[in-house]
Amino acid sequence: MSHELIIGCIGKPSAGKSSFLNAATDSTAKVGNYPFTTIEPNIGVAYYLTECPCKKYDKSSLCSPRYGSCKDGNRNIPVKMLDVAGLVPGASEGKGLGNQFLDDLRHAHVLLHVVDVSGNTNEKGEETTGYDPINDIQWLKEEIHSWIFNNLWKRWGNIIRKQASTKSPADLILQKKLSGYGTRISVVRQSLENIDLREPINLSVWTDDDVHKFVNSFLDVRFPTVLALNKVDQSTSDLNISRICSKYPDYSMIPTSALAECFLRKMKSQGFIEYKEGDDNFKTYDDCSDNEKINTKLKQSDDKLKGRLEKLRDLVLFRYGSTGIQTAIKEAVELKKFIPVYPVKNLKSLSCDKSGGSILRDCMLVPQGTQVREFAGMLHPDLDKYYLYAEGITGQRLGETDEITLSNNIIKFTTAAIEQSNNNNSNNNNNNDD
Ligand SMILES: Nc1nc2c(ncn2[C@@H]2O[C@H](COP(=O)(O)OP(=O)(O)OP(=O)(O)O)[C@@H](O)[C@H]2O)c(=O)[nH]1
Ligand SMILES: [Mg+2]
Repeated sequence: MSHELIIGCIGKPSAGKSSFLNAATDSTAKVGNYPFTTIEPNIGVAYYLTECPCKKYDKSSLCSPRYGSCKDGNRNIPVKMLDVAGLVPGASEGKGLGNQFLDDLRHAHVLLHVVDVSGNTNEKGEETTGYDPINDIQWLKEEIHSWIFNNLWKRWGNIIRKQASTKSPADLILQKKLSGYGTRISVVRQSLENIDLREPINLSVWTDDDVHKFVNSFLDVRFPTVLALNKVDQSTSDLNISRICSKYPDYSMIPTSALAECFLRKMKSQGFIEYKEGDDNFKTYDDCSDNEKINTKLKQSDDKLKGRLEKLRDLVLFRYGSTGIQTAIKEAVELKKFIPVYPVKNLKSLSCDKSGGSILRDCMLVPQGTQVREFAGMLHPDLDKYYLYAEGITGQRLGETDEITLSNNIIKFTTAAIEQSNNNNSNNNNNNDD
């Protein structure tokens, strides 16, 4: 499985998945008000905004990310985003475009279900009025469930025989069968634990009900899902959002308007507004003071554009605090509990190269539970091969099996090769001293 975090956008046709991708990334995926505009998956790079340690260690002016950006300690860490074809009820059995594209999601770490909460499209993505988006939340979950359940159930006989002949623990057997979804053993163990199952587990006595229970639990652990309640710019959305919130108080959900974000980005690039992604407002020429107007590069908008911008400000930004796109990405990364880790070569300067430059250049998002040595291997196979020890920010040694947390996420590795070259240098220096 790839080490970069992948967010998979799912939802019915015309919910706004491709618009969301375009709003969150620099991608220009095709958008259309007809179902199945997207057939092949689109990929883009979105950014997870978090506080960079450069702020705490007073290095903001020197911070130089290799990927993404950092401004005044606000770091944008790249995450991959995948937009697939729309799902319709029955997709796991081949309806709509079938379940081929469900397979595109196998490597996603977290799912973003884009829900059209305006009620203006039915379950197939066709125009209508008064449709209840709660339906979509329910059937889509069931489709993803069926996709995994069917894959497991059709091989259940085989699974039982395997356990009987190898006497392997159930978690190992299940992990192998679910490995196509990039499943680690810890995920299977967690899924079993969450439904109070502990080894030894005899899979031969499981009924289809037991397998359903396990799949439910597995889905929660393997594919945590954020709901992007999209199209909040529509007047019919408000009421539906309240209903969804009261029906699913424990779900993770963010109101969004992909259309508004795309529009604001476009207006910004055309010079009509000043706007920063995630902000709760923008500035037009008319918002400038008389003094600012003399120097501003902002273009003046005509009445039609003024009206559109005002409406968007009222319906989306003032009401919801932002277009929700950046918040939804942040929510997705944090729901999956990924942790940013900064490998450095020098713990004082936080430099990432031998010359003392490239301050906090590298950053990687790793899953919760990642251990120190395991992280070394993710960075480079040689780091693992020649591994000697690792140190945290205060120079304290970190154990190989210590889990990386937000308080030990700046790490320096020393390998046999580095130790050797340090020794050579100090020998040379000693010789010179003689
Ligand atoms: N009002 C409003 N319309 C939106 C929003 N997001 C997307 N749309 C519109 O919804 C329609 C479908 O958008 P797409 O992004 O193509 O939807 P999709 O989910 O990718 O659809 P498929 O590729 O067919 O599965 C387009 O007309 C978009 O302009 C939004 O936030 N508000
Ligand atoms: Mg699309």
